[in-house]
Amino acid sequence: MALTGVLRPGHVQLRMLDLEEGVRFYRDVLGLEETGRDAAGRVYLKAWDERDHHSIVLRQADRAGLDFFGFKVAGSADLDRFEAELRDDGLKTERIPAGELLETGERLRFELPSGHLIELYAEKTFVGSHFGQKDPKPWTPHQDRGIAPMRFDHALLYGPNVDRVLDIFTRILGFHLAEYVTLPDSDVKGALWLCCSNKAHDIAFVIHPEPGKLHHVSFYMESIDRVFRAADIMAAHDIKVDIGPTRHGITRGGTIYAWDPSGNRFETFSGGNSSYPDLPPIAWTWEGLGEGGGLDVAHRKMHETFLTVVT
Ligand code: M3P
Ligand code: FE
Repeated sequence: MALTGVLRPGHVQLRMLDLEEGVRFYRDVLGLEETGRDAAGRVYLKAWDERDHHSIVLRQADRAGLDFFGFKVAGSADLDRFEAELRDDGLKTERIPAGELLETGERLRFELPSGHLIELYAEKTFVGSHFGQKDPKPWTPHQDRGIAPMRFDHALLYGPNVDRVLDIFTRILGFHLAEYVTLPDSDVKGALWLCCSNKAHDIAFVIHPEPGKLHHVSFYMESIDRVFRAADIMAAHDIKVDIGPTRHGITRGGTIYAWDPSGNRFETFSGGNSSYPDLPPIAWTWEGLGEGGGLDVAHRKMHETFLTVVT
């Protein structure tokens, strides 16, 4: 098996200012399927091509943002190994018992120097998709309900100590750096696109003074046509759009950035390049990010909201 250790982004828990309004958005407008509710009132959802029990967890809170980001690992031995290596590096780790998150095994949690809580887990109940696992159907109506992304794909997080974050992800967790942006007139990497797979990226970071911030949670669309269809559905539901539809130069993905009812930014994203651990990362300058179209190929400019609006 080529993919070992950290396999993929598995879940995020998002804070909603009005939980039921959030559920109506993520279920009925975005088109995720509700797969459970727990005793704490949290609501669990998955996208149509996901087969584990959930990828998005929503909870009621008095401020928006991200509680934690979870990655699935190949086996429980990986949890022991990563726990030892993270502790050797001076990071505090915590074990959260199986079942605390619905249909999910034990989680190993630690806080990044950027202020974000990352979790690793090896088990989550396989619930399958509506296609079936044997002779799958070519189509089910679930693919067309709402915006209907295939999966939760990645998140972009804002916080300090991005250099330490790069070191932890690459040296300990086995990620590779796919692309990065250097700060103005400097060699310092201020933004990182990191992969545990050969997708365009699995998690990204931008340097920011306030710790633990969320820029966006991204959902993968089957095609750029479906991103345009998403724009129509956003307009029909009066969803506030930040940028797009356009293409990012960084990752080459088609994109819309928009806001959920609590003000958390989400992305509908399609295509994008592939990355491999043996390839040198693609380097962008600060000018490349803005005028070079790294952020927005169509408009080739920095958008003020990109640097200032986070939850
Ligand atoms: C993504 C993506 C920027 C590129 C962002 C890329 C901010 O969000 O999903 O590919 O320049
Ligand atoms: Fe993104």
